[in-house]
Amino acid sequence: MKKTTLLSIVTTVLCAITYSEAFAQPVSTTELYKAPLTAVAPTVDGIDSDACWNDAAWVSINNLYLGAAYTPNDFSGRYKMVWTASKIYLLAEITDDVLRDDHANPTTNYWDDDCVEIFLDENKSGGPHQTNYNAFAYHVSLAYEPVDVGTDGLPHVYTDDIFTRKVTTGNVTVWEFAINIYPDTYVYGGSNTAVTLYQGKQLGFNLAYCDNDTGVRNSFIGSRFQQDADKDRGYINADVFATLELVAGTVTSITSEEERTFSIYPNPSNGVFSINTELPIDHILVKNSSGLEVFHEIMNSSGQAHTIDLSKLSKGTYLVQLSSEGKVVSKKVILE
Ligand SMILES: [Ca+2]
Ligand SMILES: [Ca+2]
Ligand SMILES: [Ca+2]
Ligand SMILES: [Ca+2]
Repeated sequence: MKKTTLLSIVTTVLCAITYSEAFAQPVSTTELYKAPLTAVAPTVDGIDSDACWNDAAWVSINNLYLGAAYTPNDFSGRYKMVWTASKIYLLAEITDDVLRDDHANPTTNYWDDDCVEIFLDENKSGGPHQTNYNAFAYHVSLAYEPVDVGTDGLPHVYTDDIFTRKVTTGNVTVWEFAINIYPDTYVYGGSNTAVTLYQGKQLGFNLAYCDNDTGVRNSFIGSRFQQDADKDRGYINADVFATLELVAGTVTSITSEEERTFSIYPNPSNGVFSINTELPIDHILVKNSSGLEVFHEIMNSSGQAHTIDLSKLSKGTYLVQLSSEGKVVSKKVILE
């Protein structure tokens, strides 16, 4: 048997193992995200070292809703969630090359400042929510102000609903959020009681990022794929939210369909590893833990294994990003 044939068989078997393992896990997709229960809530400080985060799966934020196409360095993001009886906790890792909060007043053109937009529908009813509390579209600014339109048609700050902290290293910002979940009967400024969460509960959910690099919202990117021509309906209608389900145990599965078709072997490695994917790849980009680009290759291929040699780089954790047809999928690799 020729050496190349043996290698090809080994690669095929390894791919098969990766696939079967991915599918054997409880599936957590962009359409249906399964958030695990945690006994110990994370400390909301923008540092993702809390043990509970190891139990949840990442979801990419990679669907362009509005504005200009983006590069991985301009924007890339992903998130994961866990829950307790009283709150949902969200971890978001956002790469953004320019952070701007141009409007000091949190209710002025809040969508034009860099913000994480958290869409929530407590009872997954769907339906219009622009001037009621059937659902929320919290625009959380860099200054930690969650803003949404109230029953009076005016924007308000919902400080009591969401507590958040973030840490920016290079161009990567790690956000942690503690979110109270309120029912449709919410009264702005009233004494509202957050619902008690339980295993099996389903909510409407989506996450997006408004990316301001030049003084306006240049791009608006979200986690759920939007089928309609108008991809910017989430702030007025909860029908376009995905489903968040609260589950027990660990959800370690690879998340979206694109991410299932993207595997890295071996990982950890000495710096030489293969990327196996069925995606048409435009770019392969690698960043270090400070968010700095350390490798970039422009590709025009699909359905192949790509070998990357980073053995000259120092040991540590790196982020590999594949750019494919305007979407970005990423995975961490460890060099040791
Ligand atoms: Ca933390
Ligand atoms: Ca940007
Ligand atoms: Ca609702
Ligand atoms: Ca920005």
